[in-house]
Amino acid sequence: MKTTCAYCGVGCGIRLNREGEGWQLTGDEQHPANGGALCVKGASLLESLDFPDRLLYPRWQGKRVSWDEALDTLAERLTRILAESGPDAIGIYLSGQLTTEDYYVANKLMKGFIGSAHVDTNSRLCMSSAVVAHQRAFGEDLVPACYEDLELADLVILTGANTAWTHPVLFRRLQQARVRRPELKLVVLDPRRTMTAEQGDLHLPLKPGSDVALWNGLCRYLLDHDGWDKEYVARHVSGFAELAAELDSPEWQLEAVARSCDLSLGDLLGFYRLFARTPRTVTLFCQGINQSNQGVDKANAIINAHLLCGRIGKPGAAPFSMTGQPNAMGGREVGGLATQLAAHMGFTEVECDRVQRFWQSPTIVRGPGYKAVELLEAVHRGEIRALWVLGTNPAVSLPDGNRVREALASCELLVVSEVTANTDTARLAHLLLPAAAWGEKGGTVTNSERTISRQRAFLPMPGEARQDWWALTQLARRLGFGAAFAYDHEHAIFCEHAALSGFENGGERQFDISGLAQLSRAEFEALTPLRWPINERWPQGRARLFEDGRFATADGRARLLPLHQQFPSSVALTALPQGGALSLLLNSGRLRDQWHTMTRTGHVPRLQEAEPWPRVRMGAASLLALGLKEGDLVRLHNASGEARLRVGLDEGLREGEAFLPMHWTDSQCSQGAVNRLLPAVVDPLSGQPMFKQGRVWVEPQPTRWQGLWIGSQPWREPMDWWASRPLPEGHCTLLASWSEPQEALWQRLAQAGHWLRLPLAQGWCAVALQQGRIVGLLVVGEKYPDLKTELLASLLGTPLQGGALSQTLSTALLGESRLVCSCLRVSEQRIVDAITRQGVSELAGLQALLGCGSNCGTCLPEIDKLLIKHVYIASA
Ligand SMILES: Nc1nc2c(c(=O)[nH]1)N[C@H]1C(S)=C(S)[C@@H](COP(=O)(O)OP(=O)(O)OC[C@H]3O[C@@H](n4cnc5c(=O)[nH]c(N)nc54)[C@H](O)[C@@H]3O)O[C@H]1N2
Ligand SMILES: Nc1nc2c(c(=O)[nH]1)N[C@H]1C(S)=C(S)[C@@H](COP(=O)(O)OP(=O)(O)OC[C@H]3O[C@@H](n4cnc5c(=O)[nH]c(N)nc54)[C@H](O)[C@@H]3O)O[C@H]1N2
Ligand code: SF4
Ligand SMILES: [Mo]
Repeated sequence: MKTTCAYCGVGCGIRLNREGEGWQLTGDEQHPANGGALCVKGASLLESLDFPDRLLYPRWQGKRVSWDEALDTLAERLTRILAESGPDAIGIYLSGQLTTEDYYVANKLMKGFIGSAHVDTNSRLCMSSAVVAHQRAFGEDLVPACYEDLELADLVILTGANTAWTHPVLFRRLQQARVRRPELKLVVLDPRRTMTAEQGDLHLPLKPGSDVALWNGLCRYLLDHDGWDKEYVARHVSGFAELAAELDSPEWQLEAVARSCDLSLGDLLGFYRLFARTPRTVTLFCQGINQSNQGVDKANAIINAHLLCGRIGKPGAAPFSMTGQPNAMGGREVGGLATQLAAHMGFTEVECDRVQRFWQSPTIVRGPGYKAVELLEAVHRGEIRALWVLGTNPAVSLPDGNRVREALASCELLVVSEVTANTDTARLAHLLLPAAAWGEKGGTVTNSERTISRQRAFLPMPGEARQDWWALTQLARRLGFGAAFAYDHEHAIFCEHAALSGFENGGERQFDISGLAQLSRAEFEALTPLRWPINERWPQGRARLFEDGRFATADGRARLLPLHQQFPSSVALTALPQGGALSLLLNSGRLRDQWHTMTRTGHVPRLQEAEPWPRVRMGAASLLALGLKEGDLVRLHNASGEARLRVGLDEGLREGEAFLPMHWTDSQCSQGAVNRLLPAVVDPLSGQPMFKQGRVWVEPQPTRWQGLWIGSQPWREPMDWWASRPLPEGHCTLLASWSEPQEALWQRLAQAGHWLRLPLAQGWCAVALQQGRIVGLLVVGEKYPDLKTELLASLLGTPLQGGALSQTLSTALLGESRLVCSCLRVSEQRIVDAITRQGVSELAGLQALLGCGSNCGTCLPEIDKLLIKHVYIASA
């Protein structure tokens, strides 16, 4: 059985084989995206399916109800709101993690039947800047290239992308191509020296937000040094005169650009020269470009440079926007964004009429609806009275988190379709609907390179969980639209979607998969991955677009755009330290082993080990200025909100900057959600939030004590600060208090249950007992104890024996080692031991002995660093 990974936009193929009662999961060697490779997240998908708090039944106001009751109530409430306030009082918020079929049904129901344009998706936070840039430059939202182009290129530029962590299998493909062809150079443009940047031939740590300047400077350089393709521009591109006029400004001369980007002249010139002389160039971009105050302009600035050199539509040459989620692209196809109608059509009269005729719908929306941030604002105002959220966790992932939480909490009718009941958004819902998860539902998804792949169910739907399209269809029937929503299987939905893409499409819309509209059910079940377009002209799909130099604009020419550099005010602002606080620029993004709001990965112990606790990273000078050591608690705050986390050193950060992962929520940490600190600044054209350039005050958070709980049950007593994670044997929680003295804590515990207190060299340990067995250990001191967690956890459930307990405690207090290779679970200590004690001095030896770095390879640079430190530096 074959399916597609549930996580990132690489869209890796997965093979499942029955093994006794269970399943064995491997990469699908025949899938064009991954050729059999998987990263640690994909490889641990089966483990992830054991969701804690799995939502199994519909719940209305917290009580279990039947689907019939749930849907009747929903239909009745919506009917009343429709009668009182009209369709614009209803909104729906979708996700790039739904299948294309879920997405299609939601879009059709809202835009053609309920008649509300307020359909948006979390892709607004993710891809919308790239979408608008594509529309501006190419006339349609089209990704020109395919993954193979990265391997065929002689220069790959990764900008605003930590691809080694976020699209690991694609990065691995690139690295393997570099081994085969050392002439393939990698340049990374990122303010942070990320794991991706570490592996580049050149890293330009540009000033945050300065991308337009950098690419305009490049275009200026190309014009001055005869580095552009005059013939291509003359035949296939418009807007040259306007661009050239803009580039005449002295702002775009090399020295001025180096100053704007805060880069050395030599580095910048080196990059420009390399670009100028390398026809086969691919520029891959992601959220450092899109999530910005001028994300659309940044993407167009990149596209400008490619158009100027005719580096598009050719093997190994293209600008390439990477999609984040497994089906971000599918959502763009169906019209999941409030700014599109359906199947790559907009809101002209002809298009609206065409879609309405195809759907045979009673109504059709005539213009765009609210974009995500606006949508939640409208909820806050009470203008949108009912909101249905499917497959996303906006309380955590939207900017201005406190305000979003307020909006959701005040919404008259909040419906949430979820896999787990315990997300920050789900906890606020009136109606919770149980969704089938990956592995239980089927359908199609489209990856970054336009490949449509099947997701297939191989597990039964547990409890009363159902596919999202099914829930939407059942509501549609209750609202009186049964005939248009008579689907019995995703196959019927897919074929209708495919037919719409080809409906009255005389070639003006490149998104055309009408070649799949007549698939039989059996053919749909057997569908193999194909890149769109798929139609009469391209029955087997198409690897590259624009090969003939024709674009989707009215005159067939791609557009160059004159662009201006606009720094966000947060970057321009330099505030002096105030009291003990420092003003830092706040960047946010992803960790290697976690997925978004951690609902899918937070409960898998092996995905926790590389970064077990919420940490904000800063440079060494900031730590010194604040008088902090790694692991101390800090408070971050600004006008939007506050957060308290441990602090970590990141030598890859530019001074004055901090990085906080987007993953932490109220489910893992009392005060760790980054979006409470990021205001809702959006790109004016795409509405995509600027998640990468916030500004915060940072100061030490003094504590009276800090502690670590390891228990069979989660920690439940109220506490000033906590952060929690699962262990294979139970739970592990960091605790801290600034208000309660240690002795008061002990008194509180001793009153509440059966505890034994043991003195330690630094602090004390409280042992929780139940019927003579250890059910928990709380180690308390002035600072967090560095403990071997696994060892202490091994005591859980054992009978109390004084000698064994104190011996285990003293060994555990010798400290824990960080996990370097998540796939094979190899810690730093084991690698260092192998090098220093067993004399292993090269990677191959470590791979043979420990296995580390032999699966997905993401940890290879870290292993290299350990080798350098312990073999070369130590022996020098
Ligand atoms: N492990 C993991 N992988 C994932 C995901 C996940 O949650 N976890 N999510 C998936 C999704 S939905 C997405 S959208 C992708 C995101 O994938 P990426 O975009 O690769 O990841 P991010 O960590 O969000 O940020 C990318 C980089 O942008 C840089 N940056 C910040 N400001 C600027 C700037 O002004 N200019 C430039 N040039 N760069 C800047 C940041 O320093 C950061 O290193 O990842 C996908 N893959
Ligand atoms: N500060 C900051 N914020 C960011 C970003 C950033 O870089 N920095 N990145 C932004 C980006 S690019 C993205 S994509 C978003 C992601 O943000 P979200 O979409 O909010 O994050 P997820 O955790 O993926 O939420 C998906 C939810 O859907 C549920 N789910 C999974 N499968 C299904 C299904 O089949 N049906 C239903 N109904 N539910 C399902 C999961 O349990 C989970 O709760 O975050 C954005 N927010
Ligand atoms: S690279 Fe992305 S699609 Fe591939 S296995 Fe990893 S998470 Fe899944
Ligand atoms: Mo994303």
